[in-house]
Amino acid sequence: MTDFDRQQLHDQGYLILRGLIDPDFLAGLRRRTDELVALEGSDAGAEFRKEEGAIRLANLLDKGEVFERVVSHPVMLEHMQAILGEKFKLSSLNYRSTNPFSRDAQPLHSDSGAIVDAIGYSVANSVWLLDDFTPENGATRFVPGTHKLGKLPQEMLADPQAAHPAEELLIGKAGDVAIMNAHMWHGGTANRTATPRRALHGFFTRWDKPQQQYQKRLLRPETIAHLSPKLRAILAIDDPLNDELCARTTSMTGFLK
Ligand SMILES: O=C(O)CCC(=O)C(=O)O
Repeated sequence: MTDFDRQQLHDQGYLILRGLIDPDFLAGLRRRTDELVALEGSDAGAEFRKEEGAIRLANLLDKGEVFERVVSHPVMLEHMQAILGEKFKLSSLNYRSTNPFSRDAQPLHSDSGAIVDAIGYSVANSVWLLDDFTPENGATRFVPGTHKLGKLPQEMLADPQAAHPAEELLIGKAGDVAIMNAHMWHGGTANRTATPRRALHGFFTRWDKPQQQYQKRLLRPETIAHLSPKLRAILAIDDPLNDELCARTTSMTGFLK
């Protein structure tokens, strides 16, 4: 990671890693997520959250080995560490595709409604572009610098869904990965095209916060059995503090209450 990238993340709250996903890896991610969307049908995303105008998939680590490569990607992890510090873990790996001709933008938000605290930043996200993101097809919008405000958009804005004068669009090619400080205000935009806009969200959190999706409870024993030591650490499988935090905050099915 260059000093320039560190500065950009610090000042703006995001940066884009061009072409991080190689063509075979991209094809594998598209293939498996398309299969899952077809398999899960109208239940897709239901175990965590469904959303009007978008198709979501949750708990992806339990739904295909190809996703292990996403959450253990060393370059992506280096950038997560630059935001979260030495000790952090996966919070969730989800998929979100904005539907063709979806009318509404998502309200601007900070992930998990988190604000920077005395220790520092506690949430960071990586957006894995499975399609080109264009100004027309529902590219994510960011408001640079807002990760430092210590305020949520719903506290500051009359209408968090409205266009923000300082917002920027994440324009990129399939295969790019955007890294963002997830305290920075952001959200999906409307897709005005006839094709879906697909992405994965590899969401990470600091050591002292609960996971959005309690991996140890959600993963089948056979999935846990084949994880490498590195993946066990990333998913906090052997972390008693994470067990304690998630026991308080997640439901019996392992998703944040
Ligand atoms: O998919 C996107 O463009 C952004 C989604 C997002 O921020 C969310 O669902 O929290």
